[in-house]
Formats: sequence, C-alpha cells, structure tokens
Amino acid sequence: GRQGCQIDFENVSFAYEGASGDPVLKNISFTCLPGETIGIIGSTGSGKSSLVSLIPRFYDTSAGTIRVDGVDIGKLDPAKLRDQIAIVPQKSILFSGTIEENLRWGNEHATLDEIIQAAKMAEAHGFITSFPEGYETMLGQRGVNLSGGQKQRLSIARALVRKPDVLILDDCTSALDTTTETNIKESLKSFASGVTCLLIAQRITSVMDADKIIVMDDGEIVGIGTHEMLMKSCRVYVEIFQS
Ligand code: DGT
Repeated sequence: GRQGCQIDFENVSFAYEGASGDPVLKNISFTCLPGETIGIIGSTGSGKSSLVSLIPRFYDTSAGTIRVDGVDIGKLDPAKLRDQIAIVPQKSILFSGTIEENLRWGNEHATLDEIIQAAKMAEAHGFITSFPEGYETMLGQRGVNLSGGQKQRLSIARALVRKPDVLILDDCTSALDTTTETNIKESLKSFASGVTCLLIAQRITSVMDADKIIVMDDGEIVGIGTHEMLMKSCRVYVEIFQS
C-alpha cells in the first residue's frame, strides 16, 4: 500500500497563459496533511479545478510554491509526480474497449482481482456484473450505454486501481444519488486511510465530513475549517449551504 502525501500551497497565484484580467488563483495557501481528506467548495468559476490541476503540474504556478512531502514540485520529475496522483475529472473519459481495459488504464500491472476490488469500492461491481459479459463488456460506440452516474463510478474505480498517494475527485459524484455517494465515501475511508484526498463538490453534504473544507470565491480562499467552524464564520459557506 501507498502512503498519503503532505501537500503545501504557499502564496500560489496562477493565470492561464494568454488570459487577460485577474489571475484565476490569487495567493492560495493551505496545508493538507498526509491521509487527510480536504473538501473544496465554491461557486462555478471560483478556481477549484484550476487549483487541483496545479498539483500534478498540468500547469505551472505564476507565483508561489507547491510542495509535495516538503519538496517543491517544480523540482520533481513530472512523470513520477503524476504517478503518485490520480485525478478523477468532472467529465469521465472512457474509451472503446472492455470495462476491464478501461479500469486498467493507468496501471497496466493491475490484476483482475485488484480491478474488481476497486470496482467494489466505487460501487460499480454490481452494475458491471449485471451485464452478461461482466468485466468483458464493451464500452464505446458499439458497446453498452452507460448512465452518467455509471461512468462516474467507472472513473473513480479506475483511479483506485492506480493506488495513488493523492486522490483528487473533481466534482465527479454529481450524477450519483446521495446513498451511492455515501457508500463510496465510506469505502474510500477504509481504502484511503493513509491516502490524501481532495474532494471538489457542489453540495455541502458531499464535503461536510471532510477533515477540513476550503471555500473558494473568485480565485481566493475565503474560509478553511470544519463544517461547524465555517457555518459560524464563513458567509460564503453559509450562502452555499442555504442555496
Ligand atoms: P466549476 O468547475 O464550474 O465549478 O468551476 P471551478 O471552480 O472549478 O473553476 P475553474 O478552475 O474551472 O475556472 C476558474 C476560471 O478559470 C474561470 O474563469 C474559467 C477559467 N479557466 C478554466 N480553465 C481554463 C483554461 O483552460 N484556459 C483559460 N484561459 N481559462 C480557463
């Protein structure tokens, strides 16, 4: 098993190349301890996806420093860094091929047992085995039609197959009912005890039991704390809660 990483953002700012106007992220500082689950919440366009995309260096910061286990990520080998980090994107990317092939993508050495275990944690094993061909079922143009929620569960399973040190879920439970979402989070707790988890969400209920929650507004952090703390002290958080 892998160990979770510590992630530190120190005064990080970021602007997309060629974009005019205000940077997308302004002076972001926070620490995520190994094994912690951090929720990230904020209105659309507030910078949540941009923030997490800096961790595997999909983009480089304009100012400030990001450290993984104390080391400036600018000094790490990007391939090694990306091997430690799994991001489940907002929009699932599945390819034409079997379910098993799709789940193995990113960890060619995974055994079928490991794939099944990951699919169980992601609440996907049940619907997969309901197909006559099970894990051999073809996806894609000539394959089965999956619902949005089923695609999301396959994407989460694929990330778990990689056994990452850092697991980032970018708003990828939006198409799931709350029971399925809760079940997945429960399994993640056992799998991911030790795994550092960043969880972007629209709904407060998706993040309220995180170790801490980061509240983003217009590229800035306007609150960090537990649900209880933020309900008392963060206007933006309370507004999201009430909406
Ligand atoms: P969401 O996913 O709608 O909840 O929004 P966030 O909070 O994840 O925001 P994000 O990081 O996707 O976008 C923040 C700002 O950055 C927003 O004004 C759109 C802009 N932006 C996002 N991706 C790109 C990109 O690839 N290129 C440029 N130039 N701008 C981008």
